[in-house]
Amino acid sequence: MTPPSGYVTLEEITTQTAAWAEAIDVVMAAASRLMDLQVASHRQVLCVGCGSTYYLALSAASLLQARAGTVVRAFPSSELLLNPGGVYVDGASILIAISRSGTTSETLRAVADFKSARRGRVVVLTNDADSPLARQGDIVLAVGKGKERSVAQTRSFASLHVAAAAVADVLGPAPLRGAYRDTLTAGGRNVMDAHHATARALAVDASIQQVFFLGSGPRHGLANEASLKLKEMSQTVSEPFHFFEFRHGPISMVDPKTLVVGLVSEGGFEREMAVMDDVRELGGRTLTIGENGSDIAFGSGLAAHVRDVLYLPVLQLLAYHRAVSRARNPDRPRNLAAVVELDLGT
Ligand code: F1P
Repeated sequence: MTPPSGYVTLEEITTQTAAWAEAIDVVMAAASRLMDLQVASHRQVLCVGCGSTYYLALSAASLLQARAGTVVRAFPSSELLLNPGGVYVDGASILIAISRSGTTSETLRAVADFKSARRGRVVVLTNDADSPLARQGDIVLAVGKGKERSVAQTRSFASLHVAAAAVADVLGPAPLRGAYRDTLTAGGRNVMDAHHATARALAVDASIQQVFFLGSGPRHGLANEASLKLKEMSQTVSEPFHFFEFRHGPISMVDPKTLVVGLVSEGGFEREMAVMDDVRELGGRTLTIGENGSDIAFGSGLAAHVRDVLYLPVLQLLAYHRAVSRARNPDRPRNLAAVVELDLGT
């Protein structure tokens, strides 16, 4: 169905909570096989992807590391080809390969090399159960409702983020095991209903010429993804940083034409908000997003490790409306294809 705007990206953003629900169901159906992996007995877990799905790997690694009892690191898939010595350690590993399409060349090659070197088992997170990547997984978590027609990832990214968080949940202590599903999806709909207008108003404000996204821990991957969305959909100058890193140089960029968006945590609330205060003192604009006490507050009551997807819809809407207001086509960002397929040789 063509949405009233004529752009499928808007429909994909606004329908994403159905894909979140499916993601949780898919992970719960695989929960016993995930626990049978005995993740804590491995030397390391590697999370890989490309572009958006690399940023998802960053968030997934942080969420998993906090709960799964072993070292979890994220890399762009290409680093396993170009710099294997900086990635692998001896001993049993698990590879978590993430790809919307399941056809991106670097991710397919990373999995093939990992398997041929008998490094360990492979868990695939994808939106396409019939893809070449899905055929390579020992455990395949496929979220079909996250599939998209547009080039830039929105619903797909969010659905795979929910899946990654659910994996971290089931592999950690006192798992919630999907009991949060309906609260999370209702929270997603609420945040879109309540704050779509806020995102649009900031997006169409032509006085804003550059945007920085701040996020620490598992929110750093989301800050990267939000920045990528704004770049690829609207060609706005944008960069992500960890909260405190912003003071170590990037803060020089702040002026009245700058918007800084803070993905604020509960644990670091006061210290992260102090960075936002610094930005305002220098004349910059700010938007804070978080569970409580921020400009956009979820008030979900959910555990921190399962609710981070709630940051995404407003950030995606910001990029979408900025693209439309700058007469860009959000469905077809310039210079981009939905999938990068390369001949990587042998
Ligand atoms: C990865 C990806 C996308 C990006 C671009 C090219 O795809 O980098 O994130 O939007 O259009 O491909 P995938 O492996 O997740 O399908």
